Amino acid sequence: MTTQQTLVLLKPDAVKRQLIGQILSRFEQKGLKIINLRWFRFTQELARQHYAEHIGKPFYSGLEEYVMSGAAVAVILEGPEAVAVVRRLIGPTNGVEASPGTIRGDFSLSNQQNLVHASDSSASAEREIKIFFPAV
Ligand code: FUP
Repeated sequence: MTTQQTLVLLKPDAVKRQLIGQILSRFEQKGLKIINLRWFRFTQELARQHYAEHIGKPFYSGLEEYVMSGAAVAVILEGPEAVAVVRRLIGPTNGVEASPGTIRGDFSLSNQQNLVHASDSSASAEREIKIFFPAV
């Protein structure tokens, strides 16, 4: 078991729906540690940096508009195999398909407004942590 850090974003729908506490509780209950946490707001530049791989896809402009629509929270979580553990806790992208018991499965019915982002590999985690926590 390798101890890893991963980046989680609580996106504007999570903040607007007052689900920050419930979502963070899931990670804490699992035993993951919150290493760092901060409010932020996506600018167009930040969205393009974070979602670089999606620029040009049909859903990109809607995604950008959604993530820029309000305040968000960036979190670094740490624990054994944290990248994969967190991806399993959040569930697949589309809330309609996500299983009950996952965050998206319990709280989202959308393929876009799916509450959370989590790094999909340790390389992504390293890249994304640097974007949202440049001083760490
Ligand atoms: P995930 O890793 O599960 O967050 O999903 P992706 O990296 O594939 O997609 C990033 C974000 O793009 C999703 F959280 C929501 C948005 N998206 C859409 O709006 N429509 C799509 O068809 C796919 C993704």
